Amino acid sequence: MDTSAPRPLPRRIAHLDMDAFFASVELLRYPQLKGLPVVIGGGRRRVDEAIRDLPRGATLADIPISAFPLLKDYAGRGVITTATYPARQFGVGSAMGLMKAAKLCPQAIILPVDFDEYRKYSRAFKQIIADIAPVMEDRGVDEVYIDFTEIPGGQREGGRSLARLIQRTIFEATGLTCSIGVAPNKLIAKMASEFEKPNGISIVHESDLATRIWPLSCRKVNGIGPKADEKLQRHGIHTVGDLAERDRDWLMSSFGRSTGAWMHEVAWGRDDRPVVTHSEPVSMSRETTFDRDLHAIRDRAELGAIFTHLCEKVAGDLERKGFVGKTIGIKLRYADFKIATRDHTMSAFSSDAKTIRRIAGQCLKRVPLERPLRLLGVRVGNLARADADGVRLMEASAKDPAPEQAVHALGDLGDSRRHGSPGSRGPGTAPLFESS
Ligand code: DCP
Ligand code: MG
Repeated sequence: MDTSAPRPLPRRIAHLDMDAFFASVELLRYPQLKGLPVVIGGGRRRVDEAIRDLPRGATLADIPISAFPLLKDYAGRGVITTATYPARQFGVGSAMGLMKAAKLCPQAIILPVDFDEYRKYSRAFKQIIADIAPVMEDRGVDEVYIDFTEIPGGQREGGRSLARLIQRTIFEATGLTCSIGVAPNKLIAKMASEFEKPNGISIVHESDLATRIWPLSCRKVNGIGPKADEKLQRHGIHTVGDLAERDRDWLMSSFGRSTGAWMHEVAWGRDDRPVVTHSEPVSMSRETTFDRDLHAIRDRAELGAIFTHLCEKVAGDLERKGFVGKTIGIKLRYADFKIATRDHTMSAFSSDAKTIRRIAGQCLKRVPLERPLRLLGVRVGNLARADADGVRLMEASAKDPAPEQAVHALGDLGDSRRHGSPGSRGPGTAPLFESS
């Protein structure tokens, strides 16, 4: 009888990157510019003003191409964020100064940036992916890693059929195209997503290392920047294959122990970093609408019991999901439907029901309690993961950090998981409502 554990599936990791992202989002509202060289950057929006000269009922798509400003007429500084593929044929691209770009491609149309719009589409395409393949790591505004390994169908054709599904679903929902690389790990997937850009898919297997990865220049490796590349070049190392030929010890002595060792791993296509999902909650809360309106004094005992119960529920949610929080808040809805909220940020993290109850009780003292209440809620925000080795930072997305997630400091942690910090114990900590 075969008692051995089932053999694990081979890792299939996808890297998805949107094509000419900012420019492609702009082309959704100005489809008349499709196929033309367009760059995004520079000053404020002025193109839409052209719509005023059009008949009533005209849309942005009706603005004639001749009404768009051209790069050659652009006077001012600033850089290009991105360019459409037709503009790239002229050598124009991200981070290039507008003046230089104007020399290379004077006839390109220039559009100003609209970050709100790009963020909106960024959220939309990531939601589509997460619905299909939930093990997704957010890497900024236009790229993600996705772990295909355990997703049904994720192994088929090395990941191609799932990649195709994701690509098609994003296009149907948003009109945007993307490129996907699927490989044994993040390192190779990231390189592979560029192979067939735009609107392409490439599938790379371990056995493709020598033919598809080694010929690439070292700069294509995510983590080898211009400075490291320059130094590699000085040693005659131009391609990933050149790097693979060098001795690991030599790399370590030339580039430092950890960088050298890392370069060696990279050159041999090895990378076991996991895909880290960021579906981390920002807060957890519980609230309840009363069967009948309650009054803070007349119904003190009943309210107190409900309040304590809510705190215990939130504490239970935190425990179960492995979180601790620093900001405790309350929410009240009065009989007239007006809402009042208060919160307090402690100097330490906690998931302890009594601590939450105590701080929430203090918050409650800061709201008017004369009017009858119809709802009471308790919220714990500023969350961090409570790991076995203590509390660690909740990683925020590198390019697009959520403000609430970005503020935790490891220095704050201490013993606070079991006890509220001294700083959170102000005067008047007696609970407003008696604990039940
Ligand atoms: N971006 C920027 N400044 C840069 C590079 C990029 O503002 N120096 C912005 C504009 C891009 C977006 O980030 O649209 C995504 O960056 P990419 O490097 O993925 O570039 P694109 O998506 O524009 O093009 P590609 O099709 O090559 O991915
Ligand atoms: Mg992109």
